[in-house]
Amino acid sequence: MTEKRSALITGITGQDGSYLAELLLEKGYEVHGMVRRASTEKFERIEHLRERITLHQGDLLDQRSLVDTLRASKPAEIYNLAAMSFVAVSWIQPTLTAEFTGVGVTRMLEAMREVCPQARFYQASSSEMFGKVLEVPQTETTPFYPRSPYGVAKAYGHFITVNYRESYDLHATSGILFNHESPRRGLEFVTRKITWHAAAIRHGLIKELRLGNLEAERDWGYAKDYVEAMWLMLQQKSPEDYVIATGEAHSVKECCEVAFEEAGLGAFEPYVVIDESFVRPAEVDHLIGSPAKAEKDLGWKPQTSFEELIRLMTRADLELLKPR
Ligand code: NAP
Ligand code: F7E
Repeated sequence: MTEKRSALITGITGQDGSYLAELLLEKGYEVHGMVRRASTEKFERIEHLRERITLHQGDLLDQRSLVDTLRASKPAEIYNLAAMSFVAVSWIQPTLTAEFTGVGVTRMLEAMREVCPQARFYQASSSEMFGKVLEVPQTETTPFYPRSPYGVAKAYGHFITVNYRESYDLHATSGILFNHESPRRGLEFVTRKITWHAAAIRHGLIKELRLGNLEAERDWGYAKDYVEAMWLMLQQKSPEDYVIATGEAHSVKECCEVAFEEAGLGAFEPYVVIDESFVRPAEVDHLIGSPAKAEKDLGWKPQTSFEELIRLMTRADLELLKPR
């Protein structure tokens, strides 16, 4: 019998980690995940997979644990998804963000060099690196101008991945993913915050939704579509970097319109209160990516439109919060 291919996902308890674990299991991989110890386990997103995956205790701040996780999991593919991923908190914890989201990537790459240099490595880069954009739409060659400690840390993680690929001939790829959402998105991110609040208002549980900048525009896609692109990148013969996006931008305001309509509440304005505490010290006003290279080389295209995405998230939250 041939042995199963093994893959390690750091950040397996997160939104993307859970969808990627499902995808890799479907494809017949032996799936390993790295998790960090907490006094209360928060594994909701992977609860349904627990019997089919192997978890290892590790933390991006702890080199020993990364080396041991790689030794135990013997991965052919490593997906480095773990990070402090919430932009707003990166101003509150800027050096910790740099450690997790930036230097953590070097620790992973060093561990890989020591234990399994033949493995393939995926780094979760971000459209936040484009920040105050220098070109529209953003592509793999658009220069970076990050606008938050998170964006700066991701730019470091991106370049150290490119540098290790070039210095040590590693199969290391950086996926520059634009915002992607789902019913498993954390409640603090704006799309899920909006769909959850619309559903809660509809069910009479709360009365209002407090938001910051309604004019900000993002290129929002569906997380389930995007994890497929991560896998495709690691199946390429030579490692390269790819932008993954839909090629369309929509505002926070449009997101409110679709969600409140889907929740059966009509116009959102009577329910939304502008709260300055959600306005960021420096904003990224407009992001729109070009997925042309991904389509050409990977045959990847987004499958879910912005409107479908917000509607499916709203329906999921209506069901989640339904009085039982
Ligand atoms: P997420 O839901 O916030 O998940 C982040 C994961 O990282 C969680 O599993 C978390 O574990 C883990 N983690 C955080 N700090 C860690 C540490 N010190 N050691 C080990 N694990 C740690 O994020 P996501 O939306 O799935 O995003 C996945 C990756 O893609 C992140 O790197 C994010 O920055 C990047 N990204 C996301 C988007 C997007 O729109 N979603 C776009 C571009 C790039 P706990 O459960 O223990 O907290
Ligand atoms: O904000 C505005 C906010 O927090 C989107 C992460 O996955 O994608 C994500 O980062 C926009 C911003 O995502 C509220 O000012 C208004 O302009 O949902 P978000 P993000 O900052 O774009 C990138 C690609 C990543 O890599 C990150 O990991 O919405 N906004 N009012 C608000 N945002 C939040 N969170 N809450 C508000 O009340």
